Amino acid sequence: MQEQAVLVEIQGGIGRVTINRPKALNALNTATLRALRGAIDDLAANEELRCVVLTGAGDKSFVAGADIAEMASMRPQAARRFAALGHETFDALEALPVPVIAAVNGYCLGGGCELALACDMVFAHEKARFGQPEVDLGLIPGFGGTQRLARRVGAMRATELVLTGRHVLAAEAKAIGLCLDVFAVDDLLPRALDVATTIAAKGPVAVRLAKRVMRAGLDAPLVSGNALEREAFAALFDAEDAREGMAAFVEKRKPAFRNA
Ligand code: DAK
Repeated sequence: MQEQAVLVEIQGGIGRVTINRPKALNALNTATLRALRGAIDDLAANEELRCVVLTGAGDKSFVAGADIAEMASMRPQAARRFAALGHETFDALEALPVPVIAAVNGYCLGGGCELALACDMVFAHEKARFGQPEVDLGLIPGFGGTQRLARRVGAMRATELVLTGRHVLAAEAKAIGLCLDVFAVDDLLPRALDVATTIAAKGPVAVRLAKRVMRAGLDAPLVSGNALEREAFAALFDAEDAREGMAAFVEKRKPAFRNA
């Protein structure tokens, strides 16, 4: 039986998604992207979900890029379809109603770096290597890297990384904002899960709304972002959880959120 290209496990409201092609360093071929898209759609429909942690199988790689062997024989039409599948998949990941944490456990190159860029938070272990090395292959990033990298690390650093293709070690990735924190190899997943658990204990309606408004604001002028924030903030005063959260504070007890 063929191994599943993407593994999903849900426990305590936390979804663990693992890209599972360790023999190819979890490179993203069409089948893996389709499996990831399917997993994302299932997670999006899960009302009990609170947070997602995304990682790569094995001990070497998060995702070492789009599958170069598959791309090698593509002509423009197939390449356009492949890029569109990557865009749709990563857009769907970014639009998941709950926060997504990337646990970058090794190579995070090309399409892998673009996958991390579509996540809300990125943690890495000390042996992780990031980069957009597509120019080494005579290519450019095709899964959103030319757009999302600049939004995360600034236009000039993104330009340098895309044009040189150089690998960025974990410490520098943290310094330039490509990842949030760096942990020892064995600590990465537990620490990422700790953060997911912390988020999972907060008001679920508020967490989803905060993500939605912040994401939308990144692509909007400040006045529009603030308008969205006002509406979302006001809407929460109709939500049971906000009433419960504020009442619990006043009554000096822990809130019991019901996702309502
Ligand atoms: N694709 C396919 N197979 C890969 C792969 C990849 N990206 N990366 C690694 N592998 C495979 C290797 O071929 C090898 O397979 P076997 O030979 O064992 O069958 C296995 O994984 C182990 O790799 P290595 O033997 O090379 O392992 P090392 O530790 O020596 O080296 C490495 C690790 C990560 C430094 C090296 O594997 C490497 O340089 N990999 C390629 C990294 C890379 O260039 N990534 C960017 C890929 S390009 C577009 C759409 C998308 C994109 C662009 C355009 N359009 C449609 C327009 C995106 C492009 C990319 O992501």
